[in-house]
Amino acid sequence: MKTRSIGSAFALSTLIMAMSGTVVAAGSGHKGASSEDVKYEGAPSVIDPSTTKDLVTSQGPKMTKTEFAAAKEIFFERCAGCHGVLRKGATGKPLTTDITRKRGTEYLKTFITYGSAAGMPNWGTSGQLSEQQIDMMARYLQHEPPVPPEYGMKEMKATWKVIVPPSKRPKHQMNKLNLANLFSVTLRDDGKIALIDGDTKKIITTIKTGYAVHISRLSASGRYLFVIGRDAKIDLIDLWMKVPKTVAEIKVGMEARSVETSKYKGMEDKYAIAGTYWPPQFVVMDGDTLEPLKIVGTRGMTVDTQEYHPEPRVAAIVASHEHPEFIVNVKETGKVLMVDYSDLDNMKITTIDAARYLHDGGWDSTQRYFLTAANKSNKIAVIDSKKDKLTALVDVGKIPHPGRGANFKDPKYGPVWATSHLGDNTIAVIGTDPKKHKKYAWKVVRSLEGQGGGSLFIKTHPKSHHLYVDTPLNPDKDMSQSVAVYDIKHLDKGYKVLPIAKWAKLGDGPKRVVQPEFNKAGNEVWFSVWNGKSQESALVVVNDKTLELKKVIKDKRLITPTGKFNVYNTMHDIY
Ligand code: DHE
Repeated sequence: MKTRSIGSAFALSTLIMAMSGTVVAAGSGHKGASSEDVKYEGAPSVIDPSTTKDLVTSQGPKMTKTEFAAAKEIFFERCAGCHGVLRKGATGKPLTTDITRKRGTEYLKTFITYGSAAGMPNWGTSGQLSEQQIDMMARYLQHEPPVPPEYGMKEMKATWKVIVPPSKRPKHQMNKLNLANLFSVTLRDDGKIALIDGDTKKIITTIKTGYAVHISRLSASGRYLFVIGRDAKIDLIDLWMKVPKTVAEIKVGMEARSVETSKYKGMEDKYAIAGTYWPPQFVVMDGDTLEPLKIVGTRGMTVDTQEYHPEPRVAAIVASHEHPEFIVNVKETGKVLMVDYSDLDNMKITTIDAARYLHDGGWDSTQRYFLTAANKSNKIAVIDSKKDKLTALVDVGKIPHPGRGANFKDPKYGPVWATSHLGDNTIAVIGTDPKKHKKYAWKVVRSLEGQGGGSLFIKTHPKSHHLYVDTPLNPDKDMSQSVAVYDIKHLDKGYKVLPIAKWAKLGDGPKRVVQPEFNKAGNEVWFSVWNGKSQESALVVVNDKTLELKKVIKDKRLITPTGKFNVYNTMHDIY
């Protein structure tokens, strides 16, 4: 299958209008749009356009097959991230033919050219698309959306490889690495991860993984590392081998973001699960070999308007500690699925109504409540994993984006969990202790002022009294290249700014500072300085006690580092 260039998330944006938005005057860009959000969500789809079933002969305006193919390529590259592959709408408005044909070619061309106040970029006036391309896109949108192929058991099995069978794997750890303090670092645009020794800060090895690799997760035992690429390829890496390496792999779909492993007592390491963006489904696999066992589709009705959505993508997945269940966020329907893996042939799934569009989230400190962002509803949904029920929908700021969030003890309000936001500069601090601090539970007890919008990740550690908040997507480079840090004991005193990118002493480039991650001991915190693919990037390690620079890790292999996953903290859900 053809591999497509993905570019960097922040350089890419979306196509096509917000149908209900107002047309912005020529040359005025797209004022009022949440540019951070468009930059983030508008990354290209990695689905290969040549695999779709095309309906060029449908009732849309005249266009040649060559034009249709070119328009499809542009749509997958620039529009599908926000509007969905089937154009049913996600971050962007729906663009189904019942709507687009009513609007007509001239109207669509105006939207594409000038953008809208609701967030649609001005593809014409910004010079990103030519007049001819815009005319082609306006006609393309009036044809039925090309449908990528389905991907079932047969396709998964065809890509599944057990490179080292469990019987041939080591019986004990064959290397001398301090595995608990190892970091798996996403090398986003290189399709690799780097394993870095947290003690010596040396790169142990880099491992080729999926295309535009996204996240790493650990098995409950900490022995196996699961890495998923945007192309839905999973690598199962055995950390016990002399030099850790991939022992099994599979491609579970055409586009994906999430992978997790079973953590319920007695079921540790038994299963893995991956959710896909396309097709909209998840698959439960054998934890040792990645053999696909059970595929479940997520297409269905939306939580609010209760209409059919053909493409509800699977976002974050976490493993319950209360029951043998995976908790699966279904983005476009706004539903959380509690997937019971104790009997795969008679699988029970409890569906919890939350809100649209579910994205990322993490546990409270007791690991009973899962707090997850419904980003377009500006809410955090709180799921009680013991009772399998929605506990609360908490109103927060604009487009919450917690990563997995941050748990700490607020001096006034007791145990809390916090999220920052893509769309504003606030940090919502939510009470999480319904037993001893009942009146604060599931309420925003503080809203901290941060550096700015465009935040993606927030982090602390049980041993730390600092709360770190990144702002990598803020348009102001002083903010995107630094991090704000709060003293948890004196939250009302505001924040200090750590000039992380400056400390890294790199050459030109965006140098976005992204995703704080602690070491096992909780006394140092690591940041990625994420530069362009051909530019130098780095990891910066900060002493958590003194907030001073401890180490800059530079190496020509560190190409576009983004997420970092400390083995111990990830396997124990410490954040
Ligand atoms: Fe992510 C987590 C989806 C862009 C870095 N990202 C997640 C999760 C989802 C997701 C669903 C939660 C997985 C889980 O917990 O099971 N991310 C998406 C997108 O759809 C989006 C918006 C656009 C895209 O095209 O992928 C997107 N993500 C990005 C980036 O541009 C980031 C900043 C850089 C990169 O590497 O691509 C990025 N996403 C991350 C990281 C995590 C993540 C580092 C894990 C955070 C954690 O602490 O667990």
